[in-house]
Order: sequence, then C-alpha cells, then structure tokens
Amino acid sequence: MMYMECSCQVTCEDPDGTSGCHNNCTRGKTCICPDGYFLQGEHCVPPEECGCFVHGIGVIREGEFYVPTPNCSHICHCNSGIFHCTSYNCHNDEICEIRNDKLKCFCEYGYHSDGQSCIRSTDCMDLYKDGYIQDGAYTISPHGWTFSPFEVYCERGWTVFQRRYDGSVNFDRSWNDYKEGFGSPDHEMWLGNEKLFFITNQRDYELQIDLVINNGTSRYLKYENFRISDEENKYRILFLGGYSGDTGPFLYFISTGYNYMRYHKQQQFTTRDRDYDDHNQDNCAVRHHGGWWYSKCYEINLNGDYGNYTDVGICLTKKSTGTVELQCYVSFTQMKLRPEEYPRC
Ligand SMILES: [Ca+2]
Repeated sequence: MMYMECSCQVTCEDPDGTSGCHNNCTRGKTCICPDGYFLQGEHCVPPEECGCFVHGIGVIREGEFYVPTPNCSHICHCNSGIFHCTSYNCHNDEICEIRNDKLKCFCEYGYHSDGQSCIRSTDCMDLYKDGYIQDGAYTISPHGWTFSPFEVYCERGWTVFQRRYDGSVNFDRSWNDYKEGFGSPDHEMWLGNEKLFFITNQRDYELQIDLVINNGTSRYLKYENFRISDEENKYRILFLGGYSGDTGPFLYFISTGYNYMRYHKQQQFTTRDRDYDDHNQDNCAVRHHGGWWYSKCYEINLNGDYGNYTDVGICLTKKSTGTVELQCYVSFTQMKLRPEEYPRC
C-alpha cells in the first residue's frame, strides 16, 4: 500500500470507489492501493481476485447483478463477494438487449419500468420520475399516439421539442417537414407538430424557452398551460397561460410586463407552402425562412433565419417608442415542456 493524500479507494465491494472516496477524504492522508488494485479486506488484490469479477466487464459492485447469457436466461447477483445465479426470463413486454453497455431485459421502446412492470412513457417526466435522470435521447409514446414510439431529448424531466445553436440545420421547410419533425434529438431539431399535438393534449404542460445571447448570457421565458390543436386546426396555439422569466432588461419590454409568445397565442402554424398567417399580402414563413405561429408576422420567431442579418443569431423584435427593429442576438434556443403538476422548486 501507499501512504498519500486522500484519494478514492476502490474495493472489491465498491469498484468505483465512491463510498471509499467519501470516507477516506474526510480523514486526510491515508493508505490506499496502487492504481489497478482493489482493496479486499486488508490486502490489495488485482481485480481478477475479487469475488465478483467478470472477464470483459470488470468487478460487479456488491448488491448489483450481471446477465451472463446473450438470451437473458440467467441473472447473477453479487452477494457477500460471491455470485448467486438464478434463472431469468424477460416478460412479454420486455426485450433482452444491450443498452448503455449492459445486457438485461429492458422494456420495449416507448415503455419504462416502474420496478414492477413496464408502463408507457408518455413524456420525459414519466421517465425522470422512474429514475431515468440522465439528460439524453429517450423513446416515448404519448397517449393516443398509434404510430411507432419516437425519440425525444429529455432534460431533467423536460421534453425538448426545438433546439438551435449553430444554424447547421435548415428550418426553411415544408408543412409536412414541420408536421413530421426534422433534425435529431441531441442536435438542432424540430420534434414535429403532430407529436407536439399528442404530447400537449394528454395533460397540462408548461412551456419554457431557453435562450442564450451572443455574449453567453442565459435567459428563459416560461408559460403555464401550453397546448396546440391538431392538423385540421393547423396546429393552432390553443392555450398559453401566465408568463414568468428572467429576460429582464436585455429583452427590453419584458420588464414592462410584455411577453413575446403572447403575440402568437391563437395563431395557426404557417410554413412556406401553407399560409395561415394574418398577413394579407405575404406569407410570413417565406419572408422569414421558417415555419412558425405567425401573425403579422412575429415578435419572437425561433425557427427563422439564423445569422442572416447583421448580427449572428436568431432575431427577436424590439419595440421602442413606436419603432420596430430586429435584434438578432440569440445564439441558442431550446423549447421544452413539463407537466404542470410537477412540484415547483
Ligand atoms: Ca399571409
């Protein structure tokens, strides 16, 4: 063993060293095993000598398990440093496969486990409540959705449906593209109006818009009760409730009680090939190069030009003493949904 500053001690019971790290670090200098060795009792041993070592995987933590067979017919739990293997079978709604480098029975896509059985994942909050807390792409299937489950990006329980940060994805697209969605969950994307309709109509959702300005400052706009209609009603914004946010003086008139999205409430969606805006002479989506809930035309348009004006970024309108000007300083946008019943922090 070596005598050194506090470090994370890996043991056969705790191969990540998380508990040893915590304990040892409160005591300052201590004796720990050299790199590559695990503490077992009072001795340092190579990992192969730990009781719950698996070739190709490593040391399995005490209380954890691994599945040794490709068809998930057995499961082996590590108890008191020894594997105890029993027969194992995937249920009807489960499939045996490797996800995140781990082989086991997983719920089918669009479903998640509540510890007992597989239940439908209708949004990211369903997954988050059942322990899927890592940000990333997950598969959901909202109530009423009869097509294949689809991927969304989940961020601490929020379901993200729009994101832009470098202008690499073209947002000047057709009605059908906006209906189906485009881009990919962890990059620039529009989830799709049809999916958005099904998500927002299964319960009440709050809408949050995250913005980053060119200088790196993060801001947000939040609205209670956001819901859109179906395609027959042109994906109109049916509900848009109370506003809150921290846009402050940077977005000028926010501080006076005005909010951008309110201008778009009750508006139908317009794309370059379907004009449902309030502008008699023009199609706002053609003029501003992206589908949106235009009126005549917008006060916020997160799907419009990215970096085509003097400043780099997405444009918002700024009204001051009777004049209207564009300010194109938003470099990052994200639109996301969370059920209203989620407790406020
Ligand atoms: Ca028009």
